[in-house]
Amino acid sequence: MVVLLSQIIIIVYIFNLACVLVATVVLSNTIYLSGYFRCLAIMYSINYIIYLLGSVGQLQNLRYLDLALNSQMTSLTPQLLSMPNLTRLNCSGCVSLTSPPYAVCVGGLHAIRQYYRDLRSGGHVEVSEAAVALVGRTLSGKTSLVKTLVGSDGKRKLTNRTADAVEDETTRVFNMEKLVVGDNVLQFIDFGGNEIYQSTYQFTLKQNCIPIVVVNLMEFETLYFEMNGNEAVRCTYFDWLSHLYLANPGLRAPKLVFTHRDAYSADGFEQLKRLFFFHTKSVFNLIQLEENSEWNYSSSFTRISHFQCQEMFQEQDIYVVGDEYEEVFDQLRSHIISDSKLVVKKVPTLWRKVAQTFNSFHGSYKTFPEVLQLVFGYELANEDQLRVILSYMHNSGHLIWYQDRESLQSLVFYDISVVTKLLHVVFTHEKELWSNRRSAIEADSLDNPLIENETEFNNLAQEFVRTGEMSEKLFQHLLITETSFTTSDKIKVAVALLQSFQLLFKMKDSSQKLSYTMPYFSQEYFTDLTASRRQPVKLSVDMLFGGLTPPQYVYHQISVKLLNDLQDCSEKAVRKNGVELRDEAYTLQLLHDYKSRKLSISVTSGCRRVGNAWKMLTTSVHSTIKYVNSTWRASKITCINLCAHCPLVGEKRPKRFINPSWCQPSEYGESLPMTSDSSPGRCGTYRDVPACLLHPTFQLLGDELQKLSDFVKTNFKPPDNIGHSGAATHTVGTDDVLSDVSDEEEDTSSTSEDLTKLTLVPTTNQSIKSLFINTSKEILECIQSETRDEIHNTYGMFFLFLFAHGANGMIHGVDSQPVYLTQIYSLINSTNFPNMAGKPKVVVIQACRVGNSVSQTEQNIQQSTNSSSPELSAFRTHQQEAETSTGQRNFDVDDLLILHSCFERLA
Ligand SMILES: Nc1nc2c(ncn2[C@@H]2O[C@H](COP(=O)(O)OP(=O)(O)O)[C@@H](O)[C@H]2O)c(=O)[nH]1
Ligand SMILES: [Mg+2]
Repeated sequence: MVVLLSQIIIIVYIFNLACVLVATVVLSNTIYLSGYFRCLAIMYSINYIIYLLGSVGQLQNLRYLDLALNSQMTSLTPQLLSMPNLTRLNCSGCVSLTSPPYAVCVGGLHAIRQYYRDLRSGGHVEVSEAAVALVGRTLSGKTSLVKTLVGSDGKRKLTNRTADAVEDETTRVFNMEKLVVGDNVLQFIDFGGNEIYQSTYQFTLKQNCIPIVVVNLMEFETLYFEMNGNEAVRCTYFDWLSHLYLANPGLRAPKLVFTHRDAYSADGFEQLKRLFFFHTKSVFNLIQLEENSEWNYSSSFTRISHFQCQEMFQEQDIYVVGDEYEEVFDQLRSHIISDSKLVVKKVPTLWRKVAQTFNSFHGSYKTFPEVLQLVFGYELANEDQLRVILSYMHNSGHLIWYQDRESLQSLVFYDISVVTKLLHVVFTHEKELWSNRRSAIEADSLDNPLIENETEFNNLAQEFVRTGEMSEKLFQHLLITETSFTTSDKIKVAVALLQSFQLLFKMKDSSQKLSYTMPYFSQEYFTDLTASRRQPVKLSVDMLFGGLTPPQYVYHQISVKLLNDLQDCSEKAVRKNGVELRDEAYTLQLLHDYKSRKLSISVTSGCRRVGNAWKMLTTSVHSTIKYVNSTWRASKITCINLCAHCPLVGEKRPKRFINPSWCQPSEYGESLPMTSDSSPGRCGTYRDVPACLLHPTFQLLGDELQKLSDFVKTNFKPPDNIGHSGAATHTVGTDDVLSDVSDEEEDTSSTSEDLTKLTLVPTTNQSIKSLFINTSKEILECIQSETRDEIHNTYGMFFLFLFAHGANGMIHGVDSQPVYLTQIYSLINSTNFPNMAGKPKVVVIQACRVGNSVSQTEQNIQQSTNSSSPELSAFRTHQQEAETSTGQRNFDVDDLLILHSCFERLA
């Protein structure tokens, strides 16, 4: 095995025992491994392995080889065929693999071995089938750009999207356009900009692609005045890029195309461009900060490579086009072509032949035996070989074949448009379309075998548009009249397909009628979330998303997933902002809020069922994290578990456990740490709290249950039906709601009892930590490690003194690197410093505030309302919580006093 570059840590497990050897190897060493190892994990954290040499094949006893997340590795070795004991090979996240292509490796060792066997017996071809993904707002000029690029006549093509256009050229779902370059095919995926189609992008996100963002500066200008600059660039393209980069964190830098150059004077255009890049930089820096935040599970969630760069866009990746054909189109085309050649995949000749056979098929899907029959002439060794090839084609986005889904495994969809058409039928809210459908009923009743008259159709359609629930009758009617899914069997296929994308949930209403729910379309929101008197215990976890914002429909997919996971429950309600599942013994709520990038799951139950409630909560949290982690690998989730005891006793500010170990996704998939937690939570404010309120406890022993019941009997104040509304509410004590005195007044009216609680303990010299001799990174780490010290539970106040060189809004470490004050403040807000939540904190800063002052960017970050680091976003969430729900005051900032020296005039 050849290892390039500095340190690599190899952890070797012998006989599956714990790690016994940690070797540090320096610079360009070749490591020879003798043959005793059974299990070898090459850690991803330092991913410099470029290729595996044959010597690994000499490890005859090796059973498990873990190469996960070595994202620079480009090839494996055919020697894998000659390792008799190897049964597992993990290549997940090794996205640069081209030999075998990553899409093969996803299929595991079995597929990889098949690949090498087929290479050996029939040779290979080299292909570079790149996809170009065009994203951007609707009407930005994507379709016109693609048509111009694939056209060979050197003419500018423009769609006609004016109101009086004869043909409606709006892109529905997405279009695929092909450009043949020699033996290779460049595929342009032109996404429909309308938000409603976003949930369909997941088909195409399987492979690495060349991302192109299309921006119409006129739109940016409008948004700039409607909202603010940062929000405008987010809407214009950052939020679109999430689709691509969260799913494929290894993607290269995006290209940027400005359209509508002709609509501006040269000066006007330049001015707008400058504004655009100014805000781009501001948001980019912010996301970088969030991306690199240590608060996230660095080991489980991947970082986005591009966000480690200096700039969002490289100079050479920016193109400007207008309404006429110019040289710039030729340049763009040739750059795309040369980029596509960067990834050349080695594919067995036989596989290529099978893939090409699909081009001659008619229709849109075939059964597996039919496909087998059609490729019969290629002398495949067995069915299994075809399975490997099909799953490679599925993983690389050439067809859709769900081999693990029972209802779909017998079908191979090779024309993806059949699926996008299906989506368009169901996923539409366009008034005109519905009225056309209605008039079709009137005109020809023979075409409408299920729905008999216009009134019936109208009622069903209105119900869907309002509630997101589509009755089975309407669903079948649409399929029969508008798609090629016409027989009852095919309807099952259509439903299974939509279910597999977590777009739709099948359920029976109270009268046992079947309907399909698409939470996306529900117009209603949960408003009243008052906890029940019979279910006093409320367990909850908040999840905050940092980094690039996950697309809105991801939240809906999580809702559908939860519904599917918890099928048994008797009552279900679906709304636009979440779902509620109710049973005799418990109520589970999932609520999400796209704007504040937050998702909350809570379960309420009676004392007896606490074990079950924990099971539901842990299962739901794990399944959510697992789903996000596998599909949106670069999403950053911070989990906050709220103390279930605090609200019971009317405590206004529940203790928060940040990323408790039981919330963390397991790195190795299945087994999740639940009971074996070594550090159970501790409610900082109260003693003698039953453990089952603080930490997952699945079974209560007799006396534990008794203790909990007694505790609840003496302490529980049932909430009145007042006040709790909105998406992100947590039960707080009734006092909060009913009190005539505002929190502010309550806080200042200290009683003599409060005063006697204050004790002063002198600080010794040794216990003062000095930060100023540290580098900027160390300063932050030092403050962070201090905030994690449980000792602060026992203190009532926190002082932080900062004496350093600095500039406006920042101080400097010894390495002259800036530490932004906002970074420091966010480290000590209530979310990140829960032990001091709600207690006074004083920051004294003595530093210069002159010179190369904090950039405009930084100020924008501070001013921006809708973009922030995870810490800031946590802070903002609480602020919104406070505003929208109970009138509870936000203690994240209110408990912070900042004293700043002012040397501005001296300099
Ligand atoms: N003047 C001008 N119009 C453009 C340009 N690019 C696109 N358009 C027009 O903008 C509208 C939207 O274009 P289209 O390509 O359909 O946008 P899409 O929604 O992003 O696919 C159409 O009316 C186009 O003719 C351009 O560079 N200059
Ligand atoms: Mg379009």
